[in-house]
Amino acid sequence: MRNLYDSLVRPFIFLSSPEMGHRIAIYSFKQRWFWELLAWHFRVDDDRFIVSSGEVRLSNPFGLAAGFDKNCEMFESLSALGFGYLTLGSVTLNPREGNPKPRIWRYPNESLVNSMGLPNDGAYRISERLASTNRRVAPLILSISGMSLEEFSDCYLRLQEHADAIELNISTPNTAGVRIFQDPDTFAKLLDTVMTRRRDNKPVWVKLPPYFDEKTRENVLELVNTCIRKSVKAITSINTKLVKESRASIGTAGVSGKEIFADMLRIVSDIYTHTDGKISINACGGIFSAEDAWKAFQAGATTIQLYTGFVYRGPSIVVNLKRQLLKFLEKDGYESITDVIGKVHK
Ligand code: RRO
Repeated sequence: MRNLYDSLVRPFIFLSSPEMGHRIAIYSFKQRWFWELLAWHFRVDDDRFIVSSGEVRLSNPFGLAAGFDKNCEMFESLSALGFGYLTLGSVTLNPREGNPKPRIWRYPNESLVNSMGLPNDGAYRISERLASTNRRVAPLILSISGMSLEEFSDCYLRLQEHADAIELNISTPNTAGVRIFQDPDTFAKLLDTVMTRRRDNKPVWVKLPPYFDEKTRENVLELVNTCIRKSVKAITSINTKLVKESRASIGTAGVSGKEIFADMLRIVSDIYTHTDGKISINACGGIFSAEDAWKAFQAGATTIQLYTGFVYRGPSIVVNLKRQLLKFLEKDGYESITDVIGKVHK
């Protein structure tokens, strides 16, 4: 499969623009029967993969990151690929067009840069879509976002019943209005509002931005402290890296993929030591191989989230990571993946 993807499918998809490539992927993953027929090929179950992140029990630690299935329309097929969980969205209360196209570009070093601007069908349509399935799929984490306390928490209320956990996205670099929640006081208010208005006790996860200087580091670590104080169950680090991008209508964009792997590892490690391993961390940023995943687990990650690696390595990425990971566990004499978490600090 990997060879077929590398030699045929990816070159074909990459002939078109990245956004058209994404649309081809969406079309293909809407053919549920096809992926369910192939599901046996992607299946590698093993008790050594079982982990619990943010109070969600997972059959394996490889999750899909938010952004790939923004409208929650492919999760049944994606589930057949062997993901341990799927982060869908980000969804906002009302539908959004996002920024004008073009708004995704490929970098030569297996990285992507995007300035999507939160395009999605909105929480009303998406909750209907989620309600219409009763198929067994991997745990669903719904990523939500918003530009006011009301909008954010209304979106939470609309979607909570369909989710195994909700991931609050306060870190997109492409929608300035969302960034108000990176102010620690405003963030604390958001958590208070969500936690008091919600009707259930679904675990809340938070996706945090990267940091590159001491001032931003202190700000993010303060957000981490707030997460712990307010019973957030898991942190996802990191969102994409804000860069200048003259081709983007807004003049800036967010980089994902190999270019941010080292930053992700540094930040996961930093947050793990800062919190003494007391909160689950989902590592997100440039993970392509089992070596990368291994480093992320050792740095303190409980799970791995994939997006750009999935685009470049294709549908077999999860099964390949699992096979390799089993070899790593055996070689180093570990009984399960949970024994590897944070090992570099111990
Ligand atoms: O939609 C986007 O522009 C976007 C989001 Br919500 C995000 O969290 N991260 C990103 O790189 N792009």
